[in-house]
Amino acid sequence: MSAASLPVDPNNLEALWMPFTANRQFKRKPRLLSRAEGMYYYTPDNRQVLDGTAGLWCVNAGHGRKSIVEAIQKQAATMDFAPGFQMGHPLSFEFAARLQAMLPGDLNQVFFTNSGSESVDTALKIALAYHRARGEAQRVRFIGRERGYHGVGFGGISVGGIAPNRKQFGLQLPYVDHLPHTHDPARNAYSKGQPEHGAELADRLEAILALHDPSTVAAVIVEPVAGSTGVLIPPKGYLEKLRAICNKHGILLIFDEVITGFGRLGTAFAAERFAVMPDLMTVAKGITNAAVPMGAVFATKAIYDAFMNGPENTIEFFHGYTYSGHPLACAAGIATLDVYRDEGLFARAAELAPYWEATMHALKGTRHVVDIRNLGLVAGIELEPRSGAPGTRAYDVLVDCFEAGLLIRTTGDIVALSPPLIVEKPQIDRMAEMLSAALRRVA
Ligand code: PXG
Repeated sequence: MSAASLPVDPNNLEALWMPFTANRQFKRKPRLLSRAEGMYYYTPDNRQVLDGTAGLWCVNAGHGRKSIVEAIQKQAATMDFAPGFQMGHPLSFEFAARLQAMLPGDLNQVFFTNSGSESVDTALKIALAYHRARGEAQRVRFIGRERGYHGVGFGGISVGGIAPNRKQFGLQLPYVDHLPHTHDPARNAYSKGQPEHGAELADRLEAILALHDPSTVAAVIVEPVAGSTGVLIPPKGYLEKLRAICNKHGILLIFDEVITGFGRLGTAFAAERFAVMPDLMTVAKGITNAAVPMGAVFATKAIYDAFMNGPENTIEFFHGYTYSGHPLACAAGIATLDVYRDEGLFARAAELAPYWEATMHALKGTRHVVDIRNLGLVAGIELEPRSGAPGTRAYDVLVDCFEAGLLIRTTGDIVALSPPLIVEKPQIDRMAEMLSAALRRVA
């Protein structure tokens, strides 16, 4: 018998090397999801699991949306793939134009990628090449932030500030420095929405710039709301200060909106929610409701124009992916934007946000809880770590919730909730009840 025809045991989980997973622990006691619809996942034995995290912060319109499924099916049957280098296909232009029409501030141009990590590395390269095109090739430094998550490419882990994501590899981009993170539970615990204290942390940017000479800095990159690290909401006035300092020194400001983009905070983008406009924005996840992988970088016209120089037959930006603007992703993306628009899902998130805030903050006083933070349809619930065993309590809560029928996400000892924007109030209640019950059960 050839290897290809050997019978495969569907219960053999060994071949797959799982991402960001404790492989051995997982494979001893797997948690599998095999079907999804609306607000719910279903396990292979047909147990219903309420989706408290929109998958991984990405299924903003809920699961299995018919119009998105049909758009993908139709496109797959019409044209599976077309090269995007020196060629094009109509849907990629159409999707870019649709996105352009919803971009805030001076953002105007759309560059397609396939993930948030690719978007970040693309944005960093745009920043370097932009300065070089304008005769400022010495601007090669980046400033990120402690606890920032910008994906897993070498650029992303370098400007990122999540220690385990960096220290396993040793090697990173040179010329990177980091702002302090903004988590300050002593002053801001249980803040509803934006915390009062901490705008002055943005002033540290001036000090960092002085160390390096601001004329050598290409860009500052931050998540407007830090998601992966456990939901850190920017203090009032903080992002405004970053913007002003970048302006003063001719430094580009990049907002990584991979999580905050597409309605999570009750506006299309966090830039609108905070009324602070970046020069470059990275997105992914909700751009296609996660039905087909895709990401994008949005750039101002000024940045794009700086590249549109030299003889017309020269390639202006030596960068791109085989799958940039993949037809299936574009079809899914256009259908996704239609759903967001037709169902007013961003406004819906804004309308639900006060109820969400009240329900989440009512968990104050529940066993193990030491802080609760929220904005839009995001909440972070921080637990007291077990002494000598950080992260284990939240992991046990995750397992308990999953068994009880709720999907949550945890980082360290922080529980993150970010439901699809179609969530109903009774489902919000249910999430809080199930989480609370798990917290009371778990030691
Ligand atoms: N930037 C930000 C702000 C992100 O949140 C990425 C970049 C990378 O995107 P890709 O598509 O390359 O994964 C992300 C991804 C979590 C979690 O549990 C968050 C992400 C991914 C997986 C898990 O918080 N964010």
